[in-house]
Amino acid sequence: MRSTDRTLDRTPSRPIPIAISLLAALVLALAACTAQTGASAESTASADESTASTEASMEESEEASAEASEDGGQAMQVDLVNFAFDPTEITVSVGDTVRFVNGDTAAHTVTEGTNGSAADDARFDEQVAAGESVEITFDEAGDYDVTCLFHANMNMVVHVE
Ligand SMILES: [Cu+2]
Repeated sequence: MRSTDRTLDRTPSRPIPIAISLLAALVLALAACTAQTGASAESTASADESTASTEASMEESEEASAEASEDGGQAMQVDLVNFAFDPTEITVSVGDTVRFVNGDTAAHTVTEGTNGSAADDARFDEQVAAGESVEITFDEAGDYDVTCLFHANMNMVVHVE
C-alpha cells in the first residue's frame, strides 16, 4: 500500500484521469483511515484527560477539606457581612480569641447584648469600622449573646466552654 502511494505521489501532475481518480480514491481511503485513527487516538486522549481531571478535582477537594478542617481548628473568625454575623453561633474554648471582621461598608459594633441593646454588664462593646476587625478574648466559660448596637437584627451567640 505504501509503495503504491509513493508511485502515485510522484505522478500527480500527469493528466491521466484514471490515475487521478485512483489517486483521489486512495487519498480518500487514506484520509478515512487517518481520520479513524485520529478519532480513536483523540477519544483515548480525552478519556485520559477526563480521568486526569477527575483525579485532579479529587485532590483539590481533599486539599480543600484539609484546609477547611485546619480553619475549623482555628475557627475563631466571625464575619460581619450583609448586616449579619456569620456564623451566628460558634463554640470556642476558654481563653480563645475571636476575630470579628467587618466586611461591610457600614460600621458595626460587637457588643454583648441582644437585639441592638447592650447587656447591663456588657463585658465587651467594640465598634468596628467598615473593613476593620476587632479581637475579643473570652476568658470565662458561658454563653455570650452578641449584638450590634446599630442594627438590632444582628445577633449571634458565642459558646465558651
Ligand atoms: Cu451593625
